Parts: sequence; structure tokens; C-alpha cells
Amino acid sequence: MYCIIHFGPDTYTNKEWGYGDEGPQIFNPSQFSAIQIVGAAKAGGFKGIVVVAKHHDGFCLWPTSTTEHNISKSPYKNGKGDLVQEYRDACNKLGMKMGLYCSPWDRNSAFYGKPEYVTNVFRKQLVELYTRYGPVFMAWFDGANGGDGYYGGAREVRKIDRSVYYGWDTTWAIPRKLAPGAAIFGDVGPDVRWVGNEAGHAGETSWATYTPHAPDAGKEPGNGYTKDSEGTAGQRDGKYWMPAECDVPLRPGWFYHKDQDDKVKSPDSLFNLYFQSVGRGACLDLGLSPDRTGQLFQNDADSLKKFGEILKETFAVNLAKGASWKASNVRGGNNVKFGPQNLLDNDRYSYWATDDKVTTPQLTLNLHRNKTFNIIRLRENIKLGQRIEAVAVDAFEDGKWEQIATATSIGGNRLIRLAQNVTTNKVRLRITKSPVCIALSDFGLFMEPGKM
Ligand code: FUL
Repeated sequence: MYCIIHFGPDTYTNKEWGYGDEGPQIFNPSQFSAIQIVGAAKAGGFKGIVVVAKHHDGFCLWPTSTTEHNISKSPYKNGKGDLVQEYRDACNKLGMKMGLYCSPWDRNSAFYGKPEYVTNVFRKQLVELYTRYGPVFMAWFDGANGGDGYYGGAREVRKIDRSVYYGWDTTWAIPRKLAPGAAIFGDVGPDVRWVGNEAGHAGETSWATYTPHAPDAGKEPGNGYTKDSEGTAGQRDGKYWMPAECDVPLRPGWFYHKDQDDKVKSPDSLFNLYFQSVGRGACLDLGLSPDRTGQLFQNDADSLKKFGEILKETFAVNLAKGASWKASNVRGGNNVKFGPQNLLDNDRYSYWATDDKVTTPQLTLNLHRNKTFNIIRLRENIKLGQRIEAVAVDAFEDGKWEQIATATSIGGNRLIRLAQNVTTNKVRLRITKSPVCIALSDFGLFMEPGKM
């Protein structure tokens, strides 16, 4: 989970997509505080932030040599400001990771649409950003590109060929070289894919494997030029390992708008989204929008804080810990290396495995006394792939087994939130479909606070 922060001229013009003709003088936050923003993300349980260093309007929040349209021409700190550096310092101070978003589309640049924009502006911006502000954990490339804009005064519509214009292989090579630890995000990956909606949910069945397809036959897919909706579930036989990223703003818009102050998502609705994204093996990328002072509005900070508390409390105690177990099969009879006790430690890569030909094993856990839970967590040792296609979970109730849940495409993290609490002293996990032997790393039972 990380946050993605939209703050710039749009904050002052009340827009979502600036046209590119906004004067730099409008950018002058009175109390910008990266510490307040990054601190609020941290309180929400997020591990990092992605800074939108340039949005579609083209205004650069760092002093760049690639365009005049940047923070040094604004009154902020008398032209001596550098917001990206301020975020960097706050992340260092708070132990948070930092990623970068630099919009491929630039509605300010006179060169947009010509090859020079890519070679002399966009790529040079990436070089500046990825050289100066590392270490960077995420390199975000947005799919919105091409259309009308200011374009240095031309005020016209500029269409680009999204398959080829940005020369993605050459462009990606920049963060790859300068920030080798960064996962590169886009509609076409190459490392992680857009989930295909901005509502924050992956498919109920969601594969980490994915093949992006162009909407038109015979063309190469590119960012902003894929069959988006295929990103939601991915494909079981997808060519690439490209897990989904669920981006969704905390408010209705990505940028701050006063009239959305009472439309901040509640802690409960964030928790719901958590199940639909993280609980389906995807990342949750939550959009934050500082207001005109340069800080998060109180409602936003409050909601994040409460959400963080709910998460912490919910997953504090794994009720399956201490259970004794009986498995229908353990690989090579080697309980130490491959036994189900590996499901109950805190190591995401120790695992229960079965013999090669055993693909539908069962496991019974004796909890020794009645426990009440409403969340089941399953995690595969994802280094060995997403293997399990379907599972069922049973509880021993009134002297017999009752099926309480099923789930598909387990992957690195699968959370099942039950409609009702279950109280039992024995649970059974049945792997109902897997093409190969299993490598399951975690089994957890949890109880949401306040639902008892
Ligand atoms: C979209 C953009 O057009 C939005 O403005 C926002 O930046 C979002 C994260 O991605 O494609």
C-alpha cells in the first residue's frame, strides 16, 4: 500500500486536468508540509508515497532545466522551492519509501507531439528526477496522453500514436538504470499493471500474470492503448508476471476541491477497498490531495489515521496460531521443511508443500478451543508462483463440517471476509484446484474489531 499525491496548479484552479496555460504565479502554498502529508500516509499504514512531480498541465514541482514551466518561476520560497526534495526529506525522516510520477502527456510543452518532446523534454525530466531524488521504489507512467492543450500557445488538439510515440523501451531504460529497485508501472507494465479501473478493485479472481492487448488488431499495445478491462482479472495464461495496482483517490477527484471536503472516503470504506485490492493480491495506491495551504485537510488525515488503526487491530492476532494440524500430504514426508507449521510462522516464504502429484490436499487445524473469526487469510510462497486456483474452507459446527468459504486465484495474499462471524474449534482447508503441487505460506484467522 502506498499513497499517490496530486498537488499543483490544479489545486488552485479547481481542475482535474490543467490545460497547460496556468501561470506559475498561482502556485504559492502558504503552509506546505511534506511531513504532515507523508506522516498522515504513514499513520494510515501505507509504506510509501508516489509524488506526482508533473501532471498533465506540465508544471514541474522541481527546478528543471527542461522547461520554464516549473516551480522556480513561482512565488513559492521566492523561486527557490523544490517540492520533490521536500517529499524526499520527509520520507527519509519518517522511514517511508518514495516513488515518482512524471506525466508523459504535457499540455504546456510547445514540443508535445513531436519527437523532440520525448527526447529533449520528457526523457531529460526523467533523468533529472531519477538522478536527484532516489532511492525510488515506484516509477509511475500514466496512460492519459494526447488531446487538446495549450502547447506553447498553439491551443490545439495533438494526437499521438500511443503504440510508438514514447519509445517505451528506451524510456523505461532510464528508471531501470538510475533506479534499479523501482517497479515500473503502466497499462503495459512492464513490472506492474494498471488494474483497469480507478475504483480501487481487482477482480474477485485476479491473476498476477497478464498479456496486454491493443484495442485494435495488429497494433502494439502502449500506455493508454490497451483493452483496459482485461487488467482487472489478468489472465491465467498471461505471458508476463505483472501483478495489478489498484489506484483510487481518497476523495472523488485526484486533486483537492473544496466542495469534496465532506466526500472523503470513510475508514470503513477504505477497509472495504483493502479487501478488494490487497485482499486480492494487488497493491492499493491511494490518492491524496493536499489543499491550497499545502497540507491534507483534517477529514482526510482523520480518515487515514482511523483506517490505519483498524488495520493494525484486525491483523494483530492470528487466531490460528498454536493450532495442531493434520495434512493429507506433506512433500517427501519432510515435516520440518514442508510441513503445515510453516503456515503459522511469520515467514512469507516458508511453506507447506505436497508431493508433485498431489494437487488437491486437505489440512485440518485443531484450534484446541472455540475461536471466533470473520476473516481468513491465505498466502502462497509467491516466489514459487501463483499456483492455487481454488480453495474451500470448512468449519466444524454441531458435529459436522460446514463449508464457510471458497476463493479463487490465491497468490501472494488472499483475504476472505465472511458475511458472518464463525465460532469453531476446528477448521479445514481444501485445495480444490491447482495445476501443480502447492506451496502455501500462510493461513490466518482474524476477527475485525467491533464486529464481535
Ligand atoms: C489518470 C490521470 O488522468 C489522473 O489525473 C490521475 O493522475 C490518475 C492517477 O491517473 O490517468
